[in-house]
Amino acid sequence: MPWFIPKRVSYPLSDEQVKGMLMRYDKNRDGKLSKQELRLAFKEMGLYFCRWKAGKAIRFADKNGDGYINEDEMSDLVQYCSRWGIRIS
Ligand SMILES: [Ca+2]
Ligand SMILES: [Ca+2]
Repeated sequence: MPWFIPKRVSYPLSDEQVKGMLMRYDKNRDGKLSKQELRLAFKEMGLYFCRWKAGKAIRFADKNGDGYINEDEMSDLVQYCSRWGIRIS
């Protein structure tokens, strides 16, 4: 990180960074995000209405309809989440 950026500044995350953050919440390590895991991720990212948003995001990104977000579906999920302005602070 360049020296002139203060540590606590918040800035939009790249898709890869969001993906990396989301996959940290894959608590049971099955390589997929369940609704519960996604909800926890959103909550810790400081989003409001995380239960509702997790449900919406999964319905949007879950292409094969198994109720989980796998590696292939992750990019759609990240795209969907980015509209909420996920940032780190
Ligand atoms: Ca999981
Ligand atoms: Ca799926």
